[in-house]
Amino acid sequence: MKAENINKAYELAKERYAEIGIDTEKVINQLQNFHLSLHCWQADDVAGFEVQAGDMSGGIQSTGNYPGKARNIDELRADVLKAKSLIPGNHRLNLHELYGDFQGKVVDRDEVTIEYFQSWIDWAKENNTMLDFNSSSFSHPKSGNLSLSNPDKGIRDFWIEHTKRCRDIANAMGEAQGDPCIMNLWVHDGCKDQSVNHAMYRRFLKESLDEIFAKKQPMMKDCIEGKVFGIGLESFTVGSHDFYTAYAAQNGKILTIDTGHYHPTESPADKVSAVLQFVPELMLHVSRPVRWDSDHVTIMDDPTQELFSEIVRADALDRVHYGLDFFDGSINRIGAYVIGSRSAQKCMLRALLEPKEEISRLEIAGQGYKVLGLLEEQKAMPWQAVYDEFCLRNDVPVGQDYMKEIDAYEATVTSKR
Ligand code: RNT
Ligand code: ZN
Repeated sequence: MKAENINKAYELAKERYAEIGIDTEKVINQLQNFHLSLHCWQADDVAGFEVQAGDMSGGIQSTGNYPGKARNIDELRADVLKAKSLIPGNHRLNLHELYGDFQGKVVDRDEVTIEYFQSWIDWAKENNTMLDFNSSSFSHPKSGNLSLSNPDKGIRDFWIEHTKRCRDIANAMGEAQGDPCIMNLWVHDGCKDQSVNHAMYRRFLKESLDEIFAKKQPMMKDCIEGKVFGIGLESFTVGSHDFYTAYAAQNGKILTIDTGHYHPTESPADKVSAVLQFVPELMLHVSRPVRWDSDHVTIMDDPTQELFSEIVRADALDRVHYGLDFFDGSINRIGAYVIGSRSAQKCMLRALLEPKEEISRLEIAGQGYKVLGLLEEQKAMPWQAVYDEFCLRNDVPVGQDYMKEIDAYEATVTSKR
């Protein structure tokens, strides 16, 4: 695409937006400061680098067998850098514990230390990237159906130890990067079928969390993530949304909203202004559920747009961490990162370009039809010209031009694996 045409289109768009009171230069600046946290697990279908790695478990699944997934830490780092080079702006990397640099050693989950993440810290520094972190309760012989809520104290203690160590690692990452590392805690705990011990499991989970969070960790922030169900754990989820929302509100923790974790007609976007009255911050896991929590690649669909619009309308841009969480193994995985990230950014851009003061004024004045009309008009405003300009200024391919780069990388790198 010709830079000259992109500039021309942008100048026209800038004027058009100025007419409705929107300063596109200010918005481009805001978008520049909007950092996604790219999830490392899209590169290898959530496999990780444990020497002793077994099958995937914990009620999640990556489907598809597209060739070329990252098989080791070097390949994953190269893939992430390739993806980052095609996404405008600067983005964080979200690591799971099972992606440590274990150097051929069997390191069990209750033995992990910062030593296995030092090379990640160095890599992040070299590549001007901040790190976020996750404890990993799945894909392990002790995962079973219950981890932090297991009635067996030995198993519970194993996962408590794991999670405490993960918080130490996250804190060390935060110190090294001079910016808090955001650590998400999600456990798969649940029951496949009828159970009469719901209260007991939840009491154990609460007690485990209390023990895990007892230590103050100034350079990391804790997030807790609930869900509705997992595969093979369809009847009951210990860490349900009610459980974690209440826990986060009572203990000042960050609540994670994974857009794939709600009932099909439930709106994750509507949670933003509700829970932010009670919890300090939110973490997002932006994903796309298709019929179930299928973790399809994020696109510019209505739920994603509403989610970002609600954040901007709630004036909560700085109270949200923007993680991605999809794992599609059926298409080129770099393509998945690039499409998902750019789509999330476009939703945020459109949210920022909305003339919200004017629409709010009309709503309060009872001008309902104008509210509806202006919201409809926004859909066809030239936001794309602003996004193209943003890509150009960030020196990344504009529009579909990123595909050439992904194809070339596939031809020379991923297809050779
Ligand atoms: C699972 C949760 C969780 C995981 C990652 C790998 O349902 O969404 O966030 O996807 O931690
Ligand atoms: Zn998630």
